[in-house]
Amino acid sequence: MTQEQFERTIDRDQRVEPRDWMPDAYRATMIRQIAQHAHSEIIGMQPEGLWITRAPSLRRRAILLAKVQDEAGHGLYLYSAAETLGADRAELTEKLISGRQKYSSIFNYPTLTFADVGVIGWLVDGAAICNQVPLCRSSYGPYARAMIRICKEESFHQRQGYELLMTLMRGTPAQREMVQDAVNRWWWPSLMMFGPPDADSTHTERSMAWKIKRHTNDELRQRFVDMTVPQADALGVTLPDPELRWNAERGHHDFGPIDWSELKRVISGDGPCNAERVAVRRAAHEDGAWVREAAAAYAAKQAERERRRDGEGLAAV
Ligand code: BYC
Repeated sequence: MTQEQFERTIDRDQRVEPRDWMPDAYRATMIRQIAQHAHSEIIGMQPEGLWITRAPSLRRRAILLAKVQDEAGHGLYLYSAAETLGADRAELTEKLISGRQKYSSIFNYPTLTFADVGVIGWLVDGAAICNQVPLCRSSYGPYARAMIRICKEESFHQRQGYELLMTLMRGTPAQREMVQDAVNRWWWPSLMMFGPPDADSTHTERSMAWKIKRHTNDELRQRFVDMTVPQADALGVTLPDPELRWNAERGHHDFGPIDWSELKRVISGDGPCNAERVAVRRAAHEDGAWVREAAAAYAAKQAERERRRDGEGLAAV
């Protein structure tokens, strides 16, 4: 495949596959986005994972356990997709735990009560769905295909969060307050998940031209707000934005200004839980060294056995 064929593939809305020729910058952009996405799924296990042992019932614990395991699975598909581009998985992990590669800002906030588990499902997974459904049509084949399964699972995650919140809202005044408090803390960080405003987004223009991204950060953020407002009404919670209102002329909800300095701070490593999240991931990686060594020793032994078997086979011919 040549540059011309690559461009034709993009123009015709076909998929670029691992063995196809692609511009170096396309490959680098894909590795960057997929690796950040994979890291987000893996780091994203922590805020909710902390509640597995403290879930209020066996049913809630089983659901949460399954959800957190799904996130691990998403991370694995995504690391595999990055490997199809020539990235080395061990190197990506090294970059994450040394702070050289990013993961989503949203996972640097603490989960203070069990209502946070519901709100993460509703808002964070809701935002993830808004962002990721269009990525099912992303131009890089392995990424687009991984995203189809991920979105199906995210959709279950979002519903379990909403169902948890509906249950709490039917409970005591203290439970309703707990939900409102969690919504107050997660609303603005959820809007920041979509990335900087279009005017400050370094990669959007090129990623749109290559059909990696199908919508800009601001378009998806608006779509999320429009989708979430009626859900908040149905739930009976107030979104913490006095400027949030329907604008009939635009056919969208207007919303108040986002504190972009907070996003910058969190992305640059200075959010409430950045240090803790990376330290936990680094410790898990170090604790798992013996598993990797054992797996490598086993693979070497198998390869040696096969080599010998092939040698014996050749000798018999
Ligand atoms: N947090 O030019 P821009 C999940 C960075 S997993 C941190 O707009 P782009 C879930 C950006 O990387 C959720 N960094 O970038 C898991 C860039 O920096 P670099 C993760 C951010 O790539 C478990 C710079 O800011 N989802 O849902 O065109 C449990 C300029 O930005 C953020 C994905 O990863 C941020 N929020 O657009 C529950 C989806 N925003 O790389 C749920 C795939 C921006 O130049 N990714 N940055 O150093 C994407 O769709 C895009 O990468 C983004 C950013 C929309 C996030």
